Amino acid sequence: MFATLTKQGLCAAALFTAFSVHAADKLPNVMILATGGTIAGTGATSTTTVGYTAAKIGVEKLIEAVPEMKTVANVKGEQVFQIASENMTNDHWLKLAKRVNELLKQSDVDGIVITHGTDTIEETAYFLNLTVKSKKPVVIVGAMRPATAISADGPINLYNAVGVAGSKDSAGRGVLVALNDEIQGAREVTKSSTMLANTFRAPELGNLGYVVRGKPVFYRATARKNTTDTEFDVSKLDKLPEVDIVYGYANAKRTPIDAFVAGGDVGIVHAGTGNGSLATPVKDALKEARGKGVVVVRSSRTGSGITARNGEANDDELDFVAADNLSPQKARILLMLALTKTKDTKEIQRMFYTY
Ligand code: DAS
Repeated sequence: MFATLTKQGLCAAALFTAFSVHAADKLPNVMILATGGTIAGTGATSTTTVGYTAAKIGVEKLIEAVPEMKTVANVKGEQVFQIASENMTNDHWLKLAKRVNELLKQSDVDGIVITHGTDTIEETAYFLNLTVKSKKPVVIVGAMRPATAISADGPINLYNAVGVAGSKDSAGRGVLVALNDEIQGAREVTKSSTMLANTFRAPELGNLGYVVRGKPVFYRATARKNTTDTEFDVSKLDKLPEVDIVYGYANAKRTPIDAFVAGGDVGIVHAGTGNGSLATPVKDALKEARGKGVVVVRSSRTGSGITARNGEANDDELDFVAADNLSPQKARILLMLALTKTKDTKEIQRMFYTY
């Protein structure tokens, strides 16, 4: 009797192993590239949700904390950086984009998840949206509570992001940002709250879909060209053009613009009040900057809507570029990449209407 049971048990075990190996064969292969942030953060106590330290926990520990991931994908981890994302730089972006493109060329990589600090997720996402040269899913994920906190959101966000990155339905949609059960597009997503778990929004335009039971459900698609459909290639670049942002407000001075020009900037984005309005001293300074060859982009500090060409300023006469509906921080990214191709403002305006 026992022998029979044992034989049956052994057969069952062998079957299960075969099944699980077979099941693993059927699961997508997802690479997790870790860069730091709150998702890897630790606090002094389980109730420390502010005043914790970001970028402390390594990628292997992040994966170990979510064994359920293995039911939706075969995952491997790689620690690319370990930083709080306010410290993200152009050099980090170039290194990350090159590593993502290298991995996505591999036939045994079906998708990539990037764990990242929430402060600049939207910028890294948009930079990769313009420079990744694959239709395979790239999903960026973060957390608003450190890993040590009660109800930390990192583990479920990571589980969901792996599910989205492993899904064929996520392919060809540009770079995605997945937190708090929502899927946002890289172009429109922005961090809208300093502290709430639902901080990532796409003002006026909304999310692309949701994550349910670890699977993506899409309702919209981005209307703008991205990834393999862009003209930008960073594979041979070691440096990006210097472009900075100047903030508009009542009583704004020309000082920062003059400082950026003196510092060698080749592009300046102005985050204007309203529809990208320019206070007179600021307009004078930007006009002089343009005269020295600096490319100027007018955007808006409002957070949504279109900064219309020839609206609050005569862009034709000033030879400025209008940012369309890109936020200042994203207009900076597109202007940097545009300047790797051309200094022709008509060409650059075309790019702002395309990406
Ligand atoms: N400092 C923030 C960052 O690394 C923490 C976070 O991830 O929210 O972006």
